[in-house]
Amino acid sequence: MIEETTISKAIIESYLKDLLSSIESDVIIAGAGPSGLCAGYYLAKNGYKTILFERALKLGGGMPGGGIMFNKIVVQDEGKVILDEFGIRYETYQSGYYVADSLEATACLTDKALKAGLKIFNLITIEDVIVREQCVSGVVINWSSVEMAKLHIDPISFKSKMVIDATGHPAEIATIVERKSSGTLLTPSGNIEGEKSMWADAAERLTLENTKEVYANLFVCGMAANAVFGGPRMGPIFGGMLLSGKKVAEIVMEKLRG
Ligand code: 48H
Repeated sequence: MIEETTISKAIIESYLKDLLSSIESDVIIAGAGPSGLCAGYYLAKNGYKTILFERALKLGGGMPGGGIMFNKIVVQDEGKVILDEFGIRYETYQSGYYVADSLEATACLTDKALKAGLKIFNLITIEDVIVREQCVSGVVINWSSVEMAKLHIDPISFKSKMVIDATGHPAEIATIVERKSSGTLLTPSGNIEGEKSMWADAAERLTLENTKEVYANLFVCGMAANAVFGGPRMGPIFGGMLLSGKKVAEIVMEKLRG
């Protein structure tokens, strides 16, 4: 006979065990879009304890929506290596342009990242950071439902050695740091430069250049990198997002190794 309260206890105990063991980690990632999932995969695969908080119910950020809800994404030559790594199938549209199913891409990224050991908590919003001696050293979280209902309920905190802002266009974590300590970001102006208009070719290159540390122990990747360092947008081409996730993992690991 199936007992309802046993189902409840299994869920509560298992979730709380995961949450408690995530209180301190090597890296916290904000956002489960393509760049955040990719970063989480490479960090976890290399043995770093990595936790990802995602505001939404679903994973993948802007990826499953493809271009204007046509659930396809385009990847260029440089990005193909990541599609292969994750087992994402693609067709050649014409030389240099490869088309993949955006749902398969999201599912493969998620599957591989989870199985590599990335711990993902969805429905949780990062609303602040912990800063000690001008270094980011963790995040402050709350249920996304609390944020949506605009309830006044205090958050809780998680510590990590490094934090990655993979929140896409709004660059939410860097924006929080800018708001609370204006002029101190590692950008030319000391503040967020702001995303520029569509220019796919330049944007794909600049996304990688802009993937870096933006404040001590806070790194940006994906669209957040372009928003913070003033790069353009690129539309539904995703090679830059995936390569940026890989690059941020590499530079974070380099810093963790000292
Ligand atoms: C927890 C949060 C918070 C928060 C946001 O937008 P994303 O898909 O991000 P990227 O950079 O990996 O990919 C960008 C790509 O999807 C895109 O938009 C492109 C290529 N646009 C080109 C163009 O021209 O428009 O994912 C970010 C994720 C989302 O799932 C958010 O829900 C989540 O981050 N998020 N999670 N705490 N404070 N803020």
